[in-house]
Amino acid sequence: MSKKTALITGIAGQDGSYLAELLLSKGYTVRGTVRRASYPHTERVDHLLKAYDERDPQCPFKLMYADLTDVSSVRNAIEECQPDEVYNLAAQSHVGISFITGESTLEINALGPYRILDTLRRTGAKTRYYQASSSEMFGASPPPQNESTPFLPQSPYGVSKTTAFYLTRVHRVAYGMFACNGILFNHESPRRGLNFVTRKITRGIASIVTGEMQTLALGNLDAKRDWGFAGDYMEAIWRIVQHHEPDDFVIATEDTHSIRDFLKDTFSLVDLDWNDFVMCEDRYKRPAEVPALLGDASKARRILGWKPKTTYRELCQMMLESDLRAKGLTMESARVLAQKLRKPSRTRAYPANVVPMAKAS
Ligand code: NAP
Ligand code: F7E
Repeated sequence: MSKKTALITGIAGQDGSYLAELLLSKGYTVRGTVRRASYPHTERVDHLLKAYDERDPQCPFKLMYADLTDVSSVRNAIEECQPDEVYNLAAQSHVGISFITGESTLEINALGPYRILDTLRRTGAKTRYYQASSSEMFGASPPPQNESTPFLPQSPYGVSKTTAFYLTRVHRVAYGMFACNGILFNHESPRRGLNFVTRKITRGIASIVTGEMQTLALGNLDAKRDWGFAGDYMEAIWRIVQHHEPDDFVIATEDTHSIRDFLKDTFSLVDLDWNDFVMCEDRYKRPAEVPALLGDASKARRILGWKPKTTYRELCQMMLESDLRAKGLTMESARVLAQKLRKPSRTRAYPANVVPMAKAS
């Protein structure tokens, strides 16, 4: 078993929670950063907090406060735990919101990694650094996208991640640091944030089935994404960091689907037609869109021996089942409830700013 210490920034996010579980299972001592919030958001790691006694100085799992906008907190975290590996997952990770909070998105996502890299460089320790880079950097570059595809970011988020990607590379090239990038395509799970489209849809279906919601409002349904399972992707990033030399890798399933496909494939699991429930609202559309993402992960397959285990259809099922379970339902009982909602043809009165999907597309 490993005696390594890993520091995970953004440990209470979707990826941080899966990565913490993976590293603990490999015998790591795991330290994770959370930032101060008016109410602590630790739901995704509460099971780990319960399993380990944080008061024990040797405890393999501990949280600490750090904010990527606060360099002293970044330094403290690194000095305190002296990590062998740093996984920088902390970010303002919502692309749509980055059009509104562009400045703080750049501050956190671009300057934040710089603060960590600079601190590691100054310590002179042989710490390995992982940067959570993103397929959003490819932006308008047509698919399939691999490590040689030009970056054409379409949002402040995409620009922030592209900056961090190059800062990571610069620290590798200029200072010989073990600094690597994983260019991860969209990855989802039952722990996905509620305002990302897949989770918004699966949670929406669960609320529609129970009668808590009548319609689901979305934006652009034409965009295509290469969606994988977050748990599988954490195995990939661990392998990137264990590789004998620092490098950059695309991590993807090599399969792509539109939002429309995701709607069809999840609503149909409870025998509903998504067209009866989904509305298109301009407020969920972005000023610029990334039209199509489809990764070519052949380098990761060849060099790291990594490939995803979970298929797109398994992911749809896993996410919907989990959101139904949270409401005390199984897929079977949801189908029974959904029967009452099935109407062959219905005419609804729509508010003026809302367009039914059939007309909007
Ligand atoms: P997530 O669920 O949004 O988690 C991000 C975490 O970062 C949250 O715990 C958040 O804390 C924390 N954070 C935000 N601002 C911070 C700050 N100023 N200082 C310290 N922590 C801060 O995102 P994720 O899906 O797990 O993604 C993990 C990383 O991979 C992110 O960098 C994301 O941009 C990148 N990425 C994600 C995907 C994907 O499809 N999921 C694909 C490619 C790359 P709060 O809860 O306090 O906000
Ligand atoms: O949007 C469209 C939206 O917000 C996917 C982040 O993890 O992956 C993620 O970014 C698509 C876009 O993810 C709604 O316009 C339609 O085309 O789920 P999303 P994203 O923007 O692809 C990348 C790789 C990251 O790095 C990011 O951190 O769905 N869409 N209607 C909608 N999206 C949202 N959120 N909400 C809607 O109502």
